Amino acid sequence: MFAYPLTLSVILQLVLTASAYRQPYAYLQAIQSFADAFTNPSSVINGSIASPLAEDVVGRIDVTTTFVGQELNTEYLFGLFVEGASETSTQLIGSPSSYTTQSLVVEPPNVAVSLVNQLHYPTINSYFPLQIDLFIAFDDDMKIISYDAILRRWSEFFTYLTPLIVPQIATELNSTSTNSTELITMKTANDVCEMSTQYCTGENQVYDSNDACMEFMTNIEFGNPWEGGMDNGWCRYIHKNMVKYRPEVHCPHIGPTGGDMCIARDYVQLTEDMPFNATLIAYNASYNALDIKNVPDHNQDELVEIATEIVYMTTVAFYSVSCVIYMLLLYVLAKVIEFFFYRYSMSYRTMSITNQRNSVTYVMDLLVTITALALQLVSSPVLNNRYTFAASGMLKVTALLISGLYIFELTYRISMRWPLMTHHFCTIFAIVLLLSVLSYTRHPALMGAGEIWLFQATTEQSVFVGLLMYRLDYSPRWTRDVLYLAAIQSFIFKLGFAAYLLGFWAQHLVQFHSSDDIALSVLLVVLTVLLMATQVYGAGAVWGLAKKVNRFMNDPLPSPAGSDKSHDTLVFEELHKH
Ligand SMILES: *[C@@H]1O[C@H](CO)[C@@H](O)[C@H](O)[C@H]1NC(C)=O
Ligand SMILES: *[C@@H]1O[C@H](CO)[C@@H](O)[C@H](O)[C@H]1NC(C)=O
Ligand SMILES: *[C@@H]1O[C@H](CO)[C@@H](O)[C@H](O)[C@H]1NC(C)=O
Ligand SMILES: *[C@@H]1O[C@H](CO)[C@@H](O)[C@H](O)[C@H]1NC(C)=O
Ligand SMILES: CC(=O)N[C@H]1CO[C@H](CO)[C@@H](O)[C@@H]1O
Repeated sequence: MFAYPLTLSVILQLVLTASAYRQPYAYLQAIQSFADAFTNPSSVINGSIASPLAEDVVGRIDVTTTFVGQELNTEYLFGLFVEGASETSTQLIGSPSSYTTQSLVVEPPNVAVSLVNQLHYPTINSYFPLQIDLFIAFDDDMKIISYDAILRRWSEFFTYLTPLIVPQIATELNSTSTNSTELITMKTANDVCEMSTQYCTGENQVYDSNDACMEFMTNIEFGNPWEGGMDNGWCRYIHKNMVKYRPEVHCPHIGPTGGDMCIARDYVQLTEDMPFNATLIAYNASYNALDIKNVPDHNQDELVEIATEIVYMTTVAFYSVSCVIYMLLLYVLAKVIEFFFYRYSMSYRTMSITNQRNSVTYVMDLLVTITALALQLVSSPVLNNRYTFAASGMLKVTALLISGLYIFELTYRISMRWPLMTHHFCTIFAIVLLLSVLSYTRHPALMGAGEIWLFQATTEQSVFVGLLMYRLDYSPRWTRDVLYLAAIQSFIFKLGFAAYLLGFWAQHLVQFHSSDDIALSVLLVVLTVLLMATQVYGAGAVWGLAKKVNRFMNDPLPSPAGSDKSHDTLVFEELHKH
């Protein structure tokens, strides 16, 4: 029987992990890790943090070009900056040092993000901001599978930067020139040829000599800032930092031919080309193109609408698998308890079907409320504003456990007195109310209110134990004591939690006190009062039952809960609880 909460949680887990995409929050974290790695690239290069890029990533940077595969992308996204930072001379490309997120949209598995990076230029002791806009697609392992990056205002950045760095560059080059074009060309030639002479040797040699390199590099145009992927000095300058990693791949890029990187490019082709393996369009009718082969366009649009629907707690056309499975489990649980009672309890076999069903529900109440109470206790930090994803989930599960149990009870029991029915209706209504308001207002304190309210339903196990003992003819003395105790305990707890709820509402739900949002407050107070009334009645009934057992005990004639059962039954009808 204790396997039951376990089964439920296993099934819930299966349902949860079966979903293809992660929660949006996982993408926020992945973006943060990526941005952190970008501002601390050496940790990716030396392998101390795993690359955020997938094996077959395809990346494109508007001012340069498209890069295919993890190794190449790692070199350009991280290696370029590690090498730049290790140089002692002024670099045209600064080192990312910190970032702020300016815009962010998550639509799993895609993210659009705009980061403002502070690029460090240590030789002039300055930081300049550069905004980078990225469209990113993640794969199932939360690795970047496609990214399309735009260096916003790069031309403007470069134009702004140039006059600030050229004086320092002139000093480093021992040049007396003040002509920026000349100085930048000199600088580019100097740095590229240094790398080429040092690393592009043997089979990888691309220039006849350092002089030949300088000759070529000082005569080729530097190019415009946005031409980082074209046949010019700027493109070769960008690629110089990678030469050290894989000379065989990168030397051609800085050589006279430009390899497959620094070449003439066609604007129209560049603009129309879509080099990515994974789509960057988040809204899609299906994960698999084959599945939608025969679906007309219009219906594909409808499928997108279905796939992107946000499910609220009040959405009607929504099938809650966990809820349905839970209702089935309640049914199975009832059958299992019936089986064991029938097998092992003489009293059960001889009692009326009404009382049999009542007894079964006491056991179910006991099991479910213990589970619910445990979940609530674990999530109790929400009462102190310590909200967590897990706590919110546990509270919703608790609400489901209790609501489902009550509905099952309403249908399973042969008859129910109105106080108990009122109690169940009010409790379910309160849960529905709080969850609906929570889903529309996202006021987190509603979680706390729900937690306190649910305690009223999950701290009356002693009552179920007492009633069960009574019903199953357990020792009269013990039965009486447990019933007395249950009456007092449940009364105190319910009163306590009702007072706590009102206090909590007064303190934390101020926004619902005003005339606009007053509905919740009115309903909350009405429901609390109604529930209190049924609960006072319930505690009174349990107390009365205890007194009755006491009377039987002191009166030798009719034996305690045995012979006078049909009479007890009437009393019990009122009793069940509350
Ligand atoms: C890798 O680089 C990071 C950041 O610079 C550094 O903190 C870490 O110690 C390095 N790890 C190794 C193994 O070199
Ligand atoms: C500039 O001059 C200094 C010393 O005069 C020398 O060490 C350095 O190598 C020169 N730099 C270049 C790029 O010629
Ligand atoms: C700077 O040098 C370039 C190339 O040598 C030349 O075309 C340009 O006119 C010069 N600019 C100024 C302001 O002297
Ligand atoms: C939808 O997904 C399929 C399969 O991944 C892909 O082939 C197709 O291009 C996507 N559609 C859009 C509009 O991105
Ligand atoms: C796995 C896969 O489809 N990889 C392809 C990704 O895109 C690049 C370039 O567009 C191809 O070269 C890969 O084969």
